[in-house]
Amino acid sequence: MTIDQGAVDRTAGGKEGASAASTRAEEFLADFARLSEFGATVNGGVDRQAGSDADVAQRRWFAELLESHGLRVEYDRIGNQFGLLEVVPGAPFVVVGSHLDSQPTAGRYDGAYGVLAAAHAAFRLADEWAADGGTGPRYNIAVVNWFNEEGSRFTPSMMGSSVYTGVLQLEDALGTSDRSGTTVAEVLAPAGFLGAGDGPEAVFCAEIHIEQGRVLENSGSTIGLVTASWAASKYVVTVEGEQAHSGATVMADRRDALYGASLLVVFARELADRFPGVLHTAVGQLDVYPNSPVVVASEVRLLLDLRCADEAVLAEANALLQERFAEIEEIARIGIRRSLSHEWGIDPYQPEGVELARESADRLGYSREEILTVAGHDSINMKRRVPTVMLFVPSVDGISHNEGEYTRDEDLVAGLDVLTDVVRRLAQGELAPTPGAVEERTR
Ligand code: HGY
Ligand code: MN
Ligand code: MN
Repeated sequence: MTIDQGAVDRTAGGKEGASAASTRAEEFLADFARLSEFGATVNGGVDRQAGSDADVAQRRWFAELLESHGLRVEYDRIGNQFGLLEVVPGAPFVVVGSHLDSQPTAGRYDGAYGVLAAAHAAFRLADEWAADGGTGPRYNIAVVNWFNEEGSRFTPSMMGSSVYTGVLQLEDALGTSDRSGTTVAEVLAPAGFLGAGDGPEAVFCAEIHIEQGRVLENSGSTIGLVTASWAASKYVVTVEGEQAHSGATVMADRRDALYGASLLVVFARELADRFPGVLHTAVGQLDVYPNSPVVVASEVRLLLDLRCADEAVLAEANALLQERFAEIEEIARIGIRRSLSHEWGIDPYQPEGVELARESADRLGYSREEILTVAGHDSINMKRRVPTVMLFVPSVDGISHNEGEYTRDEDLVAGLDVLTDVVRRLAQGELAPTPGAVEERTR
């Protein structure tokens, strides 16, 4: 591609010219194409769930890439992968990145874009500061690939950043099993991804991600300045019935777990329809036992998610759901066990970080607007600990968790430019750190 530098200095605080910037953009896109080969699917997507062979292979490749640019690679005790650019010995780190793991048959961009953009931002700044001869930053940079953001193989999602920020206990995370009984520890240890420490000490955080919606595309903006997240309640539900012959058993005698689960799936949709545009719901996974012909199911385990733009509506929806659980138990003659595996509220991102990102987009000449994130991100955990900047780039047609996920090259490069400037400014100390934030971290 050709990068149009136009009349605007896209290198902002950097000193390189248009042709060097274009070369760097080409290098980024070439690395992104290489990264997209890991777990590549025939339809142009990727399949690299946490701890899978493809995930292990891409992590090894990513470690080599980081090291080839002089970063030191480390893993913490939950397998978060860090590339440390330590230019101020002993100073804390601007932690910047996202996740390389994916959903099954997913898109190439979700998470992976943010990790690679973070790495290239660090490479640019490393070169810039090396050439600078003295006016370096106040803080170091830690590029991060958070372990198991998707939660598709190991529940809950955002696992690595949840342990890093103390939201989830390390032992609980390491002992989590996938559906075949393999634990997180059992995939991380043999691959060499289980470190001994807690990872680098964060002072700020930044993440860039594809929007996974249509807001930026509809308005024509290049950069999303994320101000807050939708809230979420994620349930693990077990519907308990009784195994029976699906032909011979009279209907009145049945305690059909799959019937109960189905009523729940339908109710989740009806619940969202009561709060149009404000509440999103879905059952994303069903495990039916024994899942056999001519057998009434004795047990169904399912994962039910509620996402909401309004915490009061979410509370009402959760109350309605509890009522419906009881009704379904009566109707289907089954029992329902449920627990919240993960939840978060509508905490805002720090406004001063949004402002800093707005200035970066403006001085680089990219159109931008404020936006909410409906999807979960590791930065949702991080913003509770340290000032955190979250950026979006447009998703074509809003398609995500789908092999057809697509973001245009020029938007990827624009996002990288803005992220680089944001990280440069965070590392230079343009935002005030939260007093005591680093010490609060659970160890
Ligand atoms: O939105 C989610 O829950 C996922 O972890 N990204
Ligand atoms: Mn993601
Ligand atoms: Mn995702």
